[in-house]
Amino acid sequence: MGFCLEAFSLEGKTALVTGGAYGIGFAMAEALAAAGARIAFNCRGREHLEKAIEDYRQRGIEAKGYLCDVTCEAQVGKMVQDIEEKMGGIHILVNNAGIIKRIPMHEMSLEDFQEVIEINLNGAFLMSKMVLTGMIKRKSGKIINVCSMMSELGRETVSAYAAAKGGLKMLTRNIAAEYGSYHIQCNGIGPGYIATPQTAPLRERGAQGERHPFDRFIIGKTPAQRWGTPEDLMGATVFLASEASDFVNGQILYVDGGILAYIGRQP
Ligand code: NAP
Ligand code: GCO
Repeated sequence: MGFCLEAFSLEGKTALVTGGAYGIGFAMAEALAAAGARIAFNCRGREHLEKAIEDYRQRGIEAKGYLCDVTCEAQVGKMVQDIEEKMGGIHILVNNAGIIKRIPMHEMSLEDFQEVIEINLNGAFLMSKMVLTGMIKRKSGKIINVCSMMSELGRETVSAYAAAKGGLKMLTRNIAAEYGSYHIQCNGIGPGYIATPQTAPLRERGAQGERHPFDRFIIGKTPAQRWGTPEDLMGATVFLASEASDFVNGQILYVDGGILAYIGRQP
């Protein structure tokens, strides 16, 4: 039968990228559009939404934007129903929406812990649950969960985030296990340290322009000796959204410049 690049085509598919207003989600959506997919995305901020629609348009992408908080079952249900009705169904779901709170665990409030779990883990559950109904009917679908280095590693001040992303890794595997027989694949992408608004505090320069200590630390921990960019995630996104990965299920594809393979450069 042989292999052809058509296996990576997303022509005729609709992709929903949660949190696709900027950062990693925006780049993932751009890649999916470049492969031929129609794009829908959501976020909570009206300003973020309106700017993103314009940013997509400037790249030749007519993305459909929704004000929808992934933790709100009613908003998620309404958005999913609208896309199913107006965009021919949701063939690809990217659970990208997420937040982080960097607080020492013994000082973290239960509310702060719960908010991170709610958005990063419960949000992915709600979105996947609602989208799976259409995928089961069509006996086809792709779910991509945006995991993290913290799906595998811990570090100071990110206990809630690590618990959420560790849970998201296992949710990915369980969706793969439970729905693989419907020809639905669920995989994760585990970005390394990526330069986005979420990590901006970790890269802030000092008064003399000197690098943030964490910035220097990450460069020393990364064989590629640089932070990743959202664009570094584009290829993996199209691969896991396309027929090229139809026999890949329950895997977390780490796009981390080699961090997880490396003890770190001797100081
Ligand atoms: P970001 O720049 O903070 O963007 C997060 C996006 O999610 C924004 O569009 C935000 O828009 C949206 N969002 C947040 N909470 C939401 C909610 N409850 N409902 C709907 N949308 C919501 O983050 P990022 O760096 O691009 O990260 C994106 C994903 O990658 C996250 O899951 C993050 O954990 C993960 N990740 C990031 C890195 C990294 O180094 N940057 C590495 C590994 C994994 P609104 O605020 O308007 O809702
Ligand atoms: C942090 C960072 C990380 C990244 C990412 C790494 O404070 O350690 O924000 O959590 O966001 O998840 O893969």
